[in-house]
Amino acid sequence: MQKILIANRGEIALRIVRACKELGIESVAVYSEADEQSLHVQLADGAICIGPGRSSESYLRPERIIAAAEIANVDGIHPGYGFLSEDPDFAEQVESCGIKFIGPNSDVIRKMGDKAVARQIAAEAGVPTVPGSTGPVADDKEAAKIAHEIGYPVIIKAVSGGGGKGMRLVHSASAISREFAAASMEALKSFGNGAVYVEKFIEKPRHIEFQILADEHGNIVHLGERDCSVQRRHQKVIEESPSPFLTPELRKEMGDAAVAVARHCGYRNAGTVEFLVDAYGKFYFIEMNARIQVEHPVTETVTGIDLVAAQLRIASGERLGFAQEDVQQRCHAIECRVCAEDPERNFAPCPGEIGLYYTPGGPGVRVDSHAYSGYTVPQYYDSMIGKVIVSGATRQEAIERMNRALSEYLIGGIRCNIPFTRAVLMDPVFVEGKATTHFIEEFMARNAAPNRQG
Ligand code: MV4
Repeated sequence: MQKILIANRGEIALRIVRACKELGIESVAVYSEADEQSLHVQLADGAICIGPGRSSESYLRPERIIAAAEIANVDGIHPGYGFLSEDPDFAEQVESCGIKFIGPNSDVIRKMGDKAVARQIAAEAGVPTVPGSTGPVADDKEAAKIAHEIGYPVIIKAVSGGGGKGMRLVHSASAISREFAAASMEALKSFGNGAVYVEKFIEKPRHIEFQILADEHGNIVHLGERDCSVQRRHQKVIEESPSPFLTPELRKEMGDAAVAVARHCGYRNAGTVEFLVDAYGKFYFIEMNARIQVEHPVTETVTGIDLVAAQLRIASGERLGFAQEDVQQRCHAIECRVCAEDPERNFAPCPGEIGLYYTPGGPGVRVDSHAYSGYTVPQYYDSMIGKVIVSGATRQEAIERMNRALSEYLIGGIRCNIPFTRAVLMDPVFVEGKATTHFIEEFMARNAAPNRQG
C-alpha cells in the first residue's frame, strides 16, 4: 500500500496520519465543513471535503467516502473507530471497488455485528459464554422460559447492540414481558433491528478485553488485556493494562480464548475480544469488536507494538513477524479520556473555542489529541478531545504519573472532565484495584453533595 484514505476525524485520524508518515505511506484525509481547521486535515498529505458538519451528511456517507477514495486513487481505506468502522456494507462496497478495507473482511464484521451470532461463534470455539439463549428470542414467552431456566436476574440485550442501548436488566418474572417489549422497541428504534437475546446477569463484573492481531497467513497472537471496568453510562473513563485483577494463569486462559474466537471466525487485522469476569474469576465472552479501539495506546505502551502500523502492514499482506512468546507486558499503562463535557452539569457536552492549551509531557507521558490553542470543538461529534496515556514500572507509579500529567494539562475556554477524572484516580477503591463496572455509580453516590434537608 502506498496511499490510503482515512475515513474518520479527530484524534484517531491524526493517529493514523502519524502511522502513515512513519511507514512512508501517503495519507488522504476526508473532512466535514465543521472540521476544516482540524489537525488531521492539516497534517495529512491531502484532504477532501465530504459534506456538512452533521456526520449523517459526511462521515457516515459511504458513497461520499468511496468517491473521495476513487478521486484520490488510494490503495486502502482506514475506517478508524465509530462512524463506518463496523458497517459490513461499507466494508463490502470498499472491497468491491478494489480498495483494501483496513480491517477484517465484511463477512466477519457482519457476523460479529450480530451479538447472538458472535456468542454462538465463541461457544463453537470452546470459549465460555454467559448462560442464556441460543440465538435471538422470538417473544416474551420464550424469554420468560429461558429466564426461568437460568434464574433471575437476567439481562435482555439487542442483537445489533453495544454501548448499552436496547439493554434491560430484569429482576423477576413479573417484569419480563414489559422489559422484553421495551428492549425490543428501543433496539428497533436505535438499530433498525428489534431482535434481542437473553443472558444471565453477572453481578458487579469486571470488563476485561483482549487485543488480538491476525495476519492474512493464519498467524494470530494476543497482546494481553485492558481492564475497562471504569465506565460511566457505557462510556469508558479510564483504561489500564495489565488488569489488577488477573493472575498469570487466568491471563493465559483468557488470551488463548481470545485467539480461539479470532481463529474460529477467520478474523484478520486488529480486533478486541470482550469478556466479563465475575468476582470468582470466572470469565465469559460477551462481544468482539472488529476495529481499532480508542484505548489501543494502553496496549501499545505495555507491549511496545504499534497497533496502527501493524494494521497497515497486515492489510498490505505482510506477516506478523513475531509469535505469542515474543509479546511481553513490560510496564503498567493507564489511559484517561479527556472530554469537552461538564461533570457539574450531568456531563453535558461543552463545544466551543479552546483558548489556552498546554499538554503534559515528561517521562512516560503520551498525549493523543487533535486539539490546539484556538481550535473550536465542533458541536456535531463525540465530546472526546484527547487521551492521556502514561506508563509506570508499577501500577502505583502509573497512577501517580497520571495524576501529575493531568495536573499539567491546561484547557482554557471550555469545560472538561479532567478534575472529575483526577478525583476518580485518587479514589481508594480505584487505587486498590477493586473497581468493577459499578464503580463510577458508587463513586458518584459517595461523593454527591449531602442532602441539606436531612
Ligand atoms: C452484561 C453485564 C452483566 N451481565 N451482561 C454493557 C454494554 C455491553 N458491552 C455489555 N454490558 C454488560 N453486559 C451480563 N450478562 C454488564 C454489562 C456492563 C454494564 C452493565 C450495567 C452498568 C454498567 C456496565 C458497564 C459495563 C458492562
